[in-house]
Amino acid sequence: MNLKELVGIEAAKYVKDGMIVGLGTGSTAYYLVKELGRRVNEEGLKITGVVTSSKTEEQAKELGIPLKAIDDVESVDLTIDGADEISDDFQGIKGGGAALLFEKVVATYSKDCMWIVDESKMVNKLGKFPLPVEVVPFGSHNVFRLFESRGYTPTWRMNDANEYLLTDGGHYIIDLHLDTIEDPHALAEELDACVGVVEHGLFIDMISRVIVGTPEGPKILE
Ligand code: ABF
Repeated sequence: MNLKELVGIEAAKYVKDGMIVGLGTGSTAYYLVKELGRRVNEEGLKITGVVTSSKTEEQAKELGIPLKAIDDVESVDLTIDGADEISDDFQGIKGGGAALLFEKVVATYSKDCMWIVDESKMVNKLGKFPLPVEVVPFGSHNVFRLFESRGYTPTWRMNDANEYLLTDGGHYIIDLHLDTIEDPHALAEELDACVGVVEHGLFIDMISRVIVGTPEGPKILE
C-alpha cells in the first residue's frame, strides 16, 4: 500500500454518521474518498453529505456518496484535504492542483480541518513549493509586474495547451518561487492586500491535525 493510500484510509476513520464532510482534491484525497465509498457501501456509514471543491465530486457520485452544495449547508463538520507543503507549526501551502480558492472557502466554513499527506510534504519552512496566487485576469499583468518588483520570481500557471490556466472560478494563477517564506502570516496579509489577488495558497492557522504517511505507518500530528 502506498503512503497516500495509508493516510486516506486512516483519515476516513474520523468521519462519523451524520457528518457533513468537506473533501479536497488531489491523489491523496482520492484514496480518502475511495475509503469513504467503501465504508458507505460496506459498513453502512451514514454521511449526511460531502461538500467537494473540485474533481472529487465525480468520484464521490460514482461511489454513491451523498453530495451537498456548500451553499446548502450552515457549516461543514470536518474538512479533509491534501496539501503541497506543511511546516512544523501546521501552516500550509495548497493550490498545486489549482483548486485553492474553493478549497479555502470550504475549509474556512468548516468546524474542523485536517490534512493528509505523505511525509515528503512535511518541511521546516514553507516556500520550496511555488506559492500559487489566484488573480483576476483583468489587470493580472500589473500584479505580475508588482510581484517581479518585489523579487517574488513569478511565473504564469499554464495549461496543457500552453495557455493561461483558468481556475474553476475563472481566474489565472501566478506561482511565486520564494524558496523560503520566513513569515507566512505577514506574506499572507501582504497578498490579501494586493488589489487583483482573489486568494492565495497560504493556509494559515486553519488546521488541527495532520495525518502523515510514513513507511512505519500513518503518523497523527495534533
Ligand atoms: C489539493 O491537494 C491541493 O491543494 C494540493 O495541491 C493537492 C495535493 O495533492 P496530492 O495529494 O496529490 O499531493 O488540495
